[in-house]
Amino acid sequence: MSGRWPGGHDHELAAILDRELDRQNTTLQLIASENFTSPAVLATTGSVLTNKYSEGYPGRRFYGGNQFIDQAEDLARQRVTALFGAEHANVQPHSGSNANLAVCLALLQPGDALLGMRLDQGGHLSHGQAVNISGSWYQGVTYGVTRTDERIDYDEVRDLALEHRPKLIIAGATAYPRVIDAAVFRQIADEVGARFLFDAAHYAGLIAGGAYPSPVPLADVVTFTTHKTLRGPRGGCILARAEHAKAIDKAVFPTLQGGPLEHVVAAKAAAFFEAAQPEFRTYAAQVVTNAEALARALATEGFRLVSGGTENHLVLVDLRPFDAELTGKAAQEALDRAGITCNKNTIPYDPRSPFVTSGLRLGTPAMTTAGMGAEEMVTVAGLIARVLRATDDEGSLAAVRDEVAALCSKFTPYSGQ
Ligand code: DSN
Repeated sequence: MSGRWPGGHDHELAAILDRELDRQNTTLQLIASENFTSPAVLATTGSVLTNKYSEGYPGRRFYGGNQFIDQAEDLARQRVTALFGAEHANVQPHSGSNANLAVCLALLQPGDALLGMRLDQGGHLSHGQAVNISGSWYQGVTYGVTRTDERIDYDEVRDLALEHRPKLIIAGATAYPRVIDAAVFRQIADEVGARFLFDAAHYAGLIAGGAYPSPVPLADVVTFTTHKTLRGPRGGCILARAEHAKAIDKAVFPTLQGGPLEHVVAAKAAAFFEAAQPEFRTYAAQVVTNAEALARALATEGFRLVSGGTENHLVLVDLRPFDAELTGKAAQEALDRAGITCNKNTIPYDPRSPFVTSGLRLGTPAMTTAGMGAEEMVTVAGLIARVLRATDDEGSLAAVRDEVAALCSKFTPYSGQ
């Protein structure tokens, strides 16, 4: 028997991959946290670097044979620190949640208070929610947005900080259409002697491309995922001031993770290279322009936008004024049947559960990568409105699906594959 890999073609799995490729090529991807990575990122993620164990850091590994892995990880670290003007980077976190947990492990003791944004008002599980380790090992205290303008209630942030004296204050969100004022968070953190973490998962690509203010000069630590607006492989990253470098690295390995995914680390290096190119600035600006165009067109179709619009890559739609009976869940499912992929989302002070919701989150990073512009966003808003005016009309959904396919045929991310 040969020692090499079994012969024969795995038709079953190949067919699944083909179907997913076709889905991405022929339907609209409006999930705000998704994107289409480049061929270079895809190829690096699928490279022989997946074969290597490399616990430790460049120059300090626990296994032999890491001379080239070290070069790849060093390249990723150099590129990302240059891209964001950071003092230190750790490129090994497997995900954004791991990156955030590593920061907690580095800067907090179990039981310490941390202050983050409420999940149901746009925050994230790893920002102190009770169901997450960030809110069970630590004392999670959460702030929200105002009922009036649906922007972060900075007075509440300050009041809660003064009351609970958190050791860590977290800014960052998954469903907040406005720019977060990192300077105010820095000031509040200084007032109460807290460290300041900015979770830039949603904004990293916009920051790299100059379309969103950088929190790096203001925060002690900045975490992000590499696969959202930054358009890299699925994974996480931590930027830190030099004073936190040792604690952060120790928290990632050996405290939280074992062997790093060096094929992904190398693919992060590829993405950081791409994000440093002038074209990426054009891309980041277009993502925001497209979100603004989508917001305007949706408002014209009768949808209410949380906070009245957007300043970044996403819009949050309150469905209730459009149709009081229509839930986010039903809307997501109907849109899915029409070839429009997005996610239901709670809106601030949502009377419905997170499994049902009254909102939809729509983002432009992926379709901007596919080449769509403001004109197509008007078309997309019209298609969404048609679906949501007749969610039970399968004929109408099929007609929209055909129009979506026709539109996507002009903006195919992976046409050659
Ligand atoms: N799942 C991510 C998002 O969709 O925003 C957050 O982790």
